[in-house]
Amino acid sequence: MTDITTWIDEYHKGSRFGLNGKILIKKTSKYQEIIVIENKYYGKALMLDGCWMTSLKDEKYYHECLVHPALSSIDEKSNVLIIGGGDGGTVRECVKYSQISKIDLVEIDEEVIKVSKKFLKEIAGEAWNDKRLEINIDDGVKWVKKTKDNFYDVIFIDCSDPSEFSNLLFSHSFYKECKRILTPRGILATQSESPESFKNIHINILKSLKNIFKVSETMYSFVPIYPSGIWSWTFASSEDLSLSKQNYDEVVKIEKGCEIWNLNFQNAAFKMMPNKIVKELDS
Ligand code: SPD
Repeated sequence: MTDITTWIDEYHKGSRFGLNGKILIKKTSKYQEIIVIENKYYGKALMLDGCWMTSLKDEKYYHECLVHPALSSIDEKSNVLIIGGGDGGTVRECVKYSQISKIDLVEIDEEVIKVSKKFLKEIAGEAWNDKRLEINIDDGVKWVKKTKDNFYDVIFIDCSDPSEFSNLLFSHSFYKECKRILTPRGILATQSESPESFKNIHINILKSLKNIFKVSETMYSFVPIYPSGIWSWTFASSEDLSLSKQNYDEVVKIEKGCEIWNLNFQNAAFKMMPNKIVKELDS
C-alpha cells in the first residue's frame, strides 16, 4: 500500500499495545475494520476493529494451545466445528489429525478469510484446500442454533473479544446450545480471554462453563501481542475430560512438529491459574 511505517495501537483501559510497520491493507468490511501491518519482529499481523488478532511470530502460542489439548485426546472419527477462526490458524492445526472426518468453519466475516488468504498465506497455506474443510459464511450463534443434537465431537470457539457482534458467543445460552450439539463425550474448546486484562469476562466464561458442563479446565499461556500478554483457553465436556491422554503415534508426531505445544507445556499450563482467579471462582 505505502512504504511509510506507522504505529498501530490496540487501546485497552488506558494502555496501548502497538506495532510499528508498513500497512499492507486497511479496509472496512460489513462488520469491522481490517488491517494487516508488517512489523520487523512480529512479521505480518492482523488487527480487527482495533484489536490484535494474530501475528506470524506469535500465532502458534494461540492456535496450538486452542487445538491440541482437545484433539490429541480424541481417538475416533470426529466432526469438528470452528466458530470464527477466519485467519485459518485453527484450521491448520486441525487438519494435522487424520481421525477428523469433517471440519465446518463458520466465520461471519468473509473479508477476514479473503484478507488472510491473500496477505497472511503463511498461516494456513495449503490447509485451506483440505478436502475435509467446508467454509461457511454465517453467524456462529445462528449456526449452532440450527444444528441437530449430538452432531459435533469438538467445537472450537476462536472468536474476538466481546463486542457488539460477538457478545453472544460468550453467553450462557450459547454455551448451553453448544452442549446440546456436542456428542456426549464431545469437547468445547474456547479462547477464554485474559485473567489480567479481561478479568471479569474471563471469570464469567469459567463460571458459565463450570455451571453447564460436568467438567471444565482452563490453561494459561502467553500471546505476546494481546493486552497484558497472558491468555487462557478453556475445555469443557459432559464427561470426564482426559485431555491428551492418548499419546498415540500420530500425537507424538504432531507434538514434534509444534512450535509451542507439547504435553509437558500443556500439563504445566493447566496448573497456572492465578490465585486471584482461584479465589474469585471459589467465592
Ligand atoms: N484480544 C484478542 C482475542 C482474539 C482471540 N482470537 C484470535 C483469533 C486468532 N485465530
